[in-house]
Amino acid sequence: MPKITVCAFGWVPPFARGLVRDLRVRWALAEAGLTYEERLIGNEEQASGEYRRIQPFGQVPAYEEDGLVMFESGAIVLHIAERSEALMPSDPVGRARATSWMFAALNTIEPQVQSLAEIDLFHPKEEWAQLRRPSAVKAVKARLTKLSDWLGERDYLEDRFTAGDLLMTTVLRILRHTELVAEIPALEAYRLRCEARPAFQKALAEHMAPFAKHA
Ligand SMILES: N[C@@H](CCC(=O)N[C@@H](CS)C(=O)NCC(=O)O)C(=O)O
Repeated sequence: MPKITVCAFGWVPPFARGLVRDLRVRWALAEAGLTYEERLIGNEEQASGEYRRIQPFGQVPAYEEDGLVMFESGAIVLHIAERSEALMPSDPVGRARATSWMFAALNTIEPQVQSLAEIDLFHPKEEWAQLRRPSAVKAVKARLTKLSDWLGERDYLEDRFTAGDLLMTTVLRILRHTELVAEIPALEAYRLRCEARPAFQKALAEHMAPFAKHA
């Protein structure tokens, strides 16, 4: 077993709990059956030169595995998925399709979702945010509708669960302060299906545990 360490925040405000991106890594590790240690960082450590050498932007997650240092949640999940049949089919076509969905989650859906979340969670009262919000909502709805059209009657984005579903679910969760996912029943059912996985439940519990200690 490799020695794996995941860097996460020891404390975040309640609105961010359950959303911080170390959850993606913890979930991937749980699906892959890999154990890890957590390194909880605070503001001072986040700004330190030592941490910047691990995560150049001072963000979480960061990941260490037997001397390998990685950052960016998508890259870390891909790294884990490449060695786990539970996250990535072993055939080249299946792998390519799963990778496409990983990028779709992070590069096509998340930018719209994040843009709305920043308005709602960080700048709700500012005039520019109120002016911008309707078009941000419209952009999110357009993406979610197309995602739901693709899903149709499927349980997952492809013919089985992959790391693409893992990342997509964590992106959809960012909208939990709205009804935008719930308004599309197939998408809501998809999110709940993915979140019902025991590996997600384990990862979420491990992600939340430090916040209870440092409430
Ligand atoms: N693209 C990065 C984004 C990481 C990110 O935004 N991390 C947030 C927590 S979810 C963070 O560390 N924020 C504090 C900061 O940016 O200073 C990834 O997916 O790993």
